[in-house]
Amino acid sequence: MSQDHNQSLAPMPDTGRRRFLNTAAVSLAGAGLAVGLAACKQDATATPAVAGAAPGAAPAAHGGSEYSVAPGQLDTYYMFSSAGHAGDVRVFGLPSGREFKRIPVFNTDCMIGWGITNESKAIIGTNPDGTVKYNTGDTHHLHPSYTDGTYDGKYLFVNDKINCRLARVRLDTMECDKIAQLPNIQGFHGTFPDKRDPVDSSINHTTRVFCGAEFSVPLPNFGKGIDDVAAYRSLFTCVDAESMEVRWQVLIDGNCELVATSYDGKLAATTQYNTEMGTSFPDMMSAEWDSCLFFNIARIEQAVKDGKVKTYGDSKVPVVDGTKAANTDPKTAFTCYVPIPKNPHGVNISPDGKYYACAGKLSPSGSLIEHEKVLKWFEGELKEPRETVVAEPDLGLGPLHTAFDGRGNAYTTLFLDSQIVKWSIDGAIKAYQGDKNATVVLDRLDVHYQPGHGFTSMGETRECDGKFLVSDNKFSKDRFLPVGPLHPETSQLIDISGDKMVIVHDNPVSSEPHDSIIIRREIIRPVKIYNLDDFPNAVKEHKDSGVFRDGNKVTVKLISQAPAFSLPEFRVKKGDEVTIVLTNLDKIEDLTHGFAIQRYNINFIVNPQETKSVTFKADKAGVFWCYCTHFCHAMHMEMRSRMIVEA
Ligand code: K7E
Ligand code: CUA
Ligand code: CA
Repeated sequence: MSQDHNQSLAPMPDTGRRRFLNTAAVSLAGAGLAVGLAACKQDATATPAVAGAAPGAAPAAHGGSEYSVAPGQLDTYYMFSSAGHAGDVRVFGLPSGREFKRIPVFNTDCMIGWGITNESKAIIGTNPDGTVKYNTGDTHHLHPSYTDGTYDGKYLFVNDKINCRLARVRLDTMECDKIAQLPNIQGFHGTFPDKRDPVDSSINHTTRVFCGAEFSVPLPNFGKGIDDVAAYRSLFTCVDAESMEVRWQVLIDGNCELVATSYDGKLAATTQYNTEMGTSFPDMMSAEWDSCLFFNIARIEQAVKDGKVKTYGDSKVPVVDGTKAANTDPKTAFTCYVPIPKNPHGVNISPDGKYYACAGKLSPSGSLIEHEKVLKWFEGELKEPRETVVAEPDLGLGPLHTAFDGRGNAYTTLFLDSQIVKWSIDGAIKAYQGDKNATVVLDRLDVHYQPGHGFTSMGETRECDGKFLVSDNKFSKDRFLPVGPLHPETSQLIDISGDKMVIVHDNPVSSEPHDSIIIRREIIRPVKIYNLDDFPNAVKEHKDSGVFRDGNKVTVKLISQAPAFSLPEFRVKKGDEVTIVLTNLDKIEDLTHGFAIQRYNINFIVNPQETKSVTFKADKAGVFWCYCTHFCHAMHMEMRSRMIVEA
C-alpha cells in the first residue's frame, strides 16, 4: 500500500505564487497604485497541478510515518464530506486528513458571499422581495457522477434533508451550480446517482439522481387530511442530472432511507425502516420485518412515457404508483419489497455489482441481497422477494453502513459496539447455506466512538482499491483537547490493506459529517481561474467601469486588479437600489479579492476572472468605505473604494 501511494506524491508546485509576488513587487515599484499587473504573462490554461505526478518525483519524505504527508507534498486522495446540519460540503486530503475547503451549498457563507451575491441567491432561490428562500440545510449524502462505473470528476450531488432539495456541485470549480426543489415530500435523505442507462447501453454515465423521502405526509399537503395519518405517504424521486429538473416520482408503501444504484443501471434500492407507516416511535418499531425496496427503472420510465401517472396539488411531476397493491404481478411490477429484519439503515452495493448489503441497525445483522436474483424476481422467476436474500450474518450491535475493499470483504460500522466489523461476503453466503465451517467475521476494530458512515478509497466504484477506510464517528469525547461542550467528531483513517485493520490517525472534524467519498486525486481536474466570458455581466475593460443610473436604480460597474478597484469612489443617492457588479480582471492563480461595504452587510469574494454582483438599498446617507477583504497583495490594506451616499 505505502509504496505506490508514496511514489505518486509530487512536490507541490509553488512557482505560480512566487512569480506573482515578484511581479507585484515590480508593479508597486513602478506605477505606484495604478491598476497594474497587465504585464504578467502567466499561462492561465496550464494543466492542473494535481493531474498526475511530476516526472521523476521523488518518494515523499515521511516524517516517520508512511501515512503522513510531509510539508510541500500533496495528498493521494480527495475526500469529500457532507457536513450535516452545517449545510455545506467539505474537501479534505488523504492520507493527511487536512481540510482544504468548505463549499457552501445550503448554508450562508460570508467569506465567499454565498447567500449574499445575486448569483448565489439565484441558485438558492429567492422570495418575491429578493431575500433567499432558505438559509439552512442538512446534507447527509454526497455522491459524484459516474462514467463506466467509476467517478468522472464532473459533478457531486448532495441532499438537503430539511428543505427537500438536491444540489449539484461542479467538481472543476468546486462550487454549487444548481439546486432542485423536490415536490410532495419531506425528509429527503438517501441520494445516489445512477451509473448507466437501464435501456440504452451507449449511455454509460450518470443521467439521473435518485432521492429517498424518509417522512410521510398527506398528499397533497395543503392543510387537508392532516388527521388521516394512515393515508400519509412517501415518494421516491428521480432528478435529471444535467437539467436538474425533477423527472418523476414513485408512490410507495413505507418510507425511504438510504439509496443505492446498480452498476447496470437497471435498479435503484432504498432501505425502509418504517414499513409500518407509523407516526410514533413505538409504531415505527412494531414490525419484526421491514424492507429493502427495489425500483425497476426502465418500467417506471415506460409508464411515465405511456402517461400512466398522476400528479399532486400544483406539482406537475408525474407520479407512478409503486405501492404493493398496485404491483402484485412481478412481471409488470415497478417495485419489489424484499423483507429484511427490523429497522434497517444503510444499503451499499458491492464494487463487483453483485450484492446489496443492508445494515440492520435495530437487528444485529446484515442482509445481503443478490442483484441477479432481484432481476429474476422481476422476470417472475422467483416465488417470494425474500428469496433474493443470500446471506444474513450476525455482525454486532447497531450496524449502520457497509463499505468494501474489492477483495471480497465488507466492513460494517457498528454504532452501539463502537466498532468496524470486517466480514467475508463468500463466508456469509456459505454460512447462510448451512456451511458450519464457513468463517464470516474476519476482524473487529474499536473506533472512537460510535461510527456512522464508514467508506473506503474508491469503494463505491468498480475501481475500489482496498487501501483505506475512514470511519466518521459521531462522538470524540476524550480524543482531542476539549473545546467546550460541543466536541468535534472523529474521522479515523484505517489501513485496510492487510488482514487486520489498523487505525493510522485521528482527525477532528467540525460537526457533523455524515457520508463521504474518497476519490483518487487524478480524477479531479480543477480549473485554475475562471473564464471571463462565462459571466454575461462581466466588466471586461476599464472604459466600461463607472456608475450607471436608470431612475432610482443604479449599477456600479467595478474592476478589481491588484492592488486597486477601478473606481476610488462612486456616488449614489439615498433611497437608490444599488447593484454592484465586480469583475476580477487579475489572471493570476490564487489572486482573489474581496469586497465589503462598511455598515451595509455586504461581503463577498471574486476569484481571478470571475464576476459577481450584489443588490441592496442605499438606505443610509454618508461615506462608506468599501475594502478588499481577501489578502491579495502587499498593498491589500490600501485596496479600497468609497461609496458616497448623498442625502
Ligand atoms: Cu447514517 Cu443520513 Cu447516511 Cu448519517 S445517515 S450516519
Ligand atoms: Cu485585493 Cu486584498
Ligand atoms: Ca420498522
